[in-house]
Amino acid sequence: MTPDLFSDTDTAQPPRIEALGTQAWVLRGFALPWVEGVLAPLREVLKAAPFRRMVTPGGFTMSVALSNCGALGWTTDTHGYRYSPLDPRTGLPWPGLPIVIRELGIAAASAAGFADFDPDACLINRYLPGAKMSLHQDKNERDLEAPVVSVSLGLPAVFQFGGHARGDRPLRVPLLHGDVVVWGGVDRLRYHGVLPLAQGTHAVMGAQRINFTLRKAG
Ligand code: MD6
Ligand code: FE
Repeated sequence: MTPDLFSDTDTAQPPRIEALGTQAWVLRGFALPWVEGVLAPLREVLKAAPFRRMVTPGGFTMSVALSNCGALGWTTDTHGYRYSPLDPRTGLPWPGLPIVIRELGIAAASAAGFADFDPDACLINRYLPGAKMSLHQDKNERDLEAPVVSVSLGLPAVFQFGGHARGDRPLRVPLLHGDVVVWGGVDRLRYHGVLPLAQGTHAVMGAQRINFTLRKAG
């Protein structure tokens, strides 16, 4: 399943790694060699568990639509945020985590210095133009030092990466198709979000941004 990184010697790029923090990294273009292999299984997952917009505990419908694969899926409703083994829409287990997506996650975590990443949850987010993700911390996982691997596909977005307090001024990080953000350890609880997606059409993904995040949730 390891992609053929060096088949196209005219266009192969050296790794571009940017630090966002002590244990937070952007791996530019890391997912590009995996995209072809990832899209078909992703489509299968979304056939079984289509994107849907969920309601936050505060009663707002999220602008981002989501789905999940893996043993655990992140959900929200008026009762709160949590991980569940079942899709609330069907009462059935979430689709399994495709092997190629798992392998991409493990490879990215390893490239960012996190050995032995063992993801059991993959949250898939779909942004249409105008959709955004307000500043938040990810803290529904059991181990709050294990890394999160976040893969961006499709339209570009501006990712906000802040500090440990909501009021800390966030960095603005452009994320493009194929970029992967990995963070954990001391940076795991930093506030982050996504600014409203600009209009556009991506050659491979169309008029949307898909982001999937792999985690060890349970
Ligand atoms: C997004 N990402 O990029 C939203 N959370 O669409 C997240 O909320 C996120 O990218 C934790 C770790 C990585 C992330
Ligand atoms: Fe998050």
